Amino acid sequence: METKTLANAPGIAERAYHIRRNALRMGEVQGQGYIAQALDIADVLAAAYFHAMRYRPENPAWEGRDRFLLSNGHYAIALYAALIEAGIVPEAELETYGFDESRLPMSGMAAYTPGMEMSGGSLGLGLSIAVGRALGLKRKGSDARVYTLFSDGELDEGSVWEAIMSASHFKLDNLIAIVDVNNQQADGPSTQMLAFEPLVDKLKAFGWFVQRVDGNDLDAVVAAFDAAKYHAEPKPRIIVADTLMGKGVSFLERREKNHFIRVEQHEWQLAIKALDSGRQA
Ligand SMILES: Cc1ncc(C[n+]2csc(CCOP(=O)(O)OP(=O)(O)O)c2C)c(N)n1
Ligand SMILES: [Mg+2]
Repeated sequence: METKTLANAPGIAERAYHIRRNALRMGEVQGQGYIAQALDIADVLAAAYFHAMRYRPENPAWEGRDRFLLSNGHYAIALYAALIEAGIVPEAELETYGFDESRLPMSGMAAYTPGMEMSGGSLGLGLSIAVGRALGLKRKGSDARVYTLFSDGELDEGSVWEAIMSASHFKLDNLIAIVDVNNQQADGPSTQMLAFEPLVDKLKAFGWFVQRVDGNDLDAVVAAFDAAKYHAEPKPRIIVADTLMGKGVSFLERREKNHFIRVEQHEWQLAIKALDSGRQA
């Protein structure tokens, strides 16, 4: 039984808007953070949580749930924004973001937050954990899927390529990875740090079912999740999502060095206004 699959539900764009808005509100609590990433990945998270995935908001540990593993722990602000929108984390907790004792620490921690499946912070590990979880679920006879998000900077890590190899060795057709290609990492544009193109060809050569989409085109992302779920070959699946940092807030889209941004106090309301002005009906 598909418990929370809102296939073809109207309003996924509205969900993405709320995810961006929640992230901006959390950003305002700290005055800074990984805001541009939260804005770039909101469409992917909306499609994952409000179209593709199966889960029970009132019971985040339900055994039959699809798992979402956030490898890039610094994107926690984005995932919290989605978990709040999904009703897994109460909206009021948004005000506690990043404070001591909060269930919403700056980097994702499995023991702290309902719906957070792994702890992050050290990059390059999520895909390996996802491979283990997907293999374990298969061996238990579960039909649950494992989704995992990682970032283009993580492609620099050797462990990611080991996991890419193991996933196809074990024919993990219950694994759906998403890589956020925002062409940015801490030290500059990702492609200038360590060249990873042609990424699609490489992933195909490693035995994956690969799709590359505009990660801010919601229809394309939804279609890619469907194709990934229902693809017939016994291969792991990956969506290469090209995204725009700061998406939806024009003055943040134009900001350079946007890996960790400071937004001045008066700019938060401007950011929400900018988001509202581009809101899709
Ligand atoms: C193993 C490891 N190395 C380095 C870091 C420090 N670090 C934190 S975020 C980051 C950038 C990673 O690239 P990406 O996630 O693509 O950056 P973004 O798109 O968020 O700008 C780095 C190097 C880390 N957290 N873990
Ligand atoms: Mg990046």
